[in-house]
Amino acid sequence: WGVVGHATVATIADNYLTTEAKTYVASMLGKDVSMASIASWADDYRYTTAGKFSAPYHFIDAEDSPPTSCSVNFSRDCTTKGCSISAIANYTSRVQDSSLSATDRMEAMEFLIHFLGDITQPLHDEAEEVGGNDISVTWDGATTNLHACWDTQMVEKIAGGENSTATVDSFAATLIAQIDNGTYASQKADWVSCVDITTASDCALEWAQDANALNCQYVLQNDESGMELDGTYYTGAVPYIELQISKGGYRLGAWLNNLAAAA
Ligand code: DCM
Ligand code: DCM
Ligand code: DCM
Ligand code: ZN
Ligand code: ZN
Repeated sequence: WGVVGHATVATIADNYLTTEAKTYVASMLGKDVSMASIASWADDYRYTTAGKFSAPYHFIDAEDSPPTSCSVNFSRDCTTKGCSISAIANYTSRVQDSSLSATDRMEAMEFLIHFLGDITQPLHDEAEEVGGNDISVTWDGATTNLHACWDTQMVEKIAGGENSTATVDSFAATLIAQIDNGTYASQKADWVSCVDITTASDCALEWAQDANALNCQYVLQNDESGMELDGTYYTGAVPYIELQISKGGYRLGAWLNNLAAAA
C-alpha cells in the first residue's frame, strides 16, 4: 500500500488497542508519535543504502498461476533474501528481545506496523509481472501500472484525497464503523483466527494466502494490460480494497495487543 493505505491500517489498529498495548507501543515509538505517522517509514527506508536489505521484506513473490491457480508456498516462494513472512516472524521476535537497543526495537515495531499492512495487498503476495508492476495500465488517461493503482491511486480515490490526517482519520472511521456494526461485524473473527505471536510464520503465511486468493478472484482475473482502471475495474475493486485495509488494521491491533500482553 501507499502512504494513505498504511496510515489507515495503523489508525484502525490504534482504535482496537488495549490500554496496555497503547502504553507498550508508545514505549517503543515515543510517547507522542502516532502509529499512522510512522506507518510508511519502511518505504522510505528501503530506498536508502542502509535500508536496501529490507526491500524484499515488503512482499512475497508467489510463483502461482493466476487467475487459474492461486497459492502461496513458503519454501517455494520465500527466497534466501527473505520475504514478508520471514520478516514478520523476525521482527515479531526482535520487538520482544530486551537484549536489543531501543532503536532496534523501535525499528522492529515500525516494520511490523508496515508489513502487517503490506501483506493484505494482494499484489504483494504475487510474483506475476513483478506483483503487477510490469502490467502497464492507465489511470484517468495517465500511464501507470497495476501495482501502483492498487497501492495508491485506487486507495486515494476511496479515501477522498492524498495523505493528510483528516483524510486518513475519516477513511479509518468509515471502516471502523463497518467492523464494529456493519458489513464486517460477522467476519472480523475470521480475520484474527491466527494471531498467536508464538506462531508468527504460520500466521503470516495464512494472511498471505488469504490476500493472494484475491488475485484469482478479481485482481488478475482478466488481462488488465492497457486497461483504463478508473472505471469499471475501480468500482469492482473498491470492496476488496476496503476489506483488505480493514483486515490489516484489525489484525495489527490484535497482534500488538498480544505482544503487549506477553511483555
Ligand atoms: N513511496 C513512499 N516513499 C518513498 C517512495 C515511495 O512512500 N520514498 C510509496 C510509493 C508507493 C509505495 O511507497 O505507492 C509502495 O510501497 P509499498 O511497499 O508499501 O507498497
Ligand atoms: N511522516 C513521515 N513519514 C511518512 C509519513 C509521515 O515521516 N511516511 C511524518 C510527517 C509528519 C508526521 O509524520 O511530520 C505526521 O504525519 P501525518 O500528518 O501523516 O500523521
Ligand atoms: N513489489 C512487489 N513485488 C515485487 C517487487 C516490488 O510487491 N516483486 C512492490 C514494492 C512496492 C512496489 O512493488 O510497493 C514498487 O516496488 P519498487 O519500488 O521496488 O519498484
Ligand atoms: Zn506496493
Ligand atoms: Zn511496503
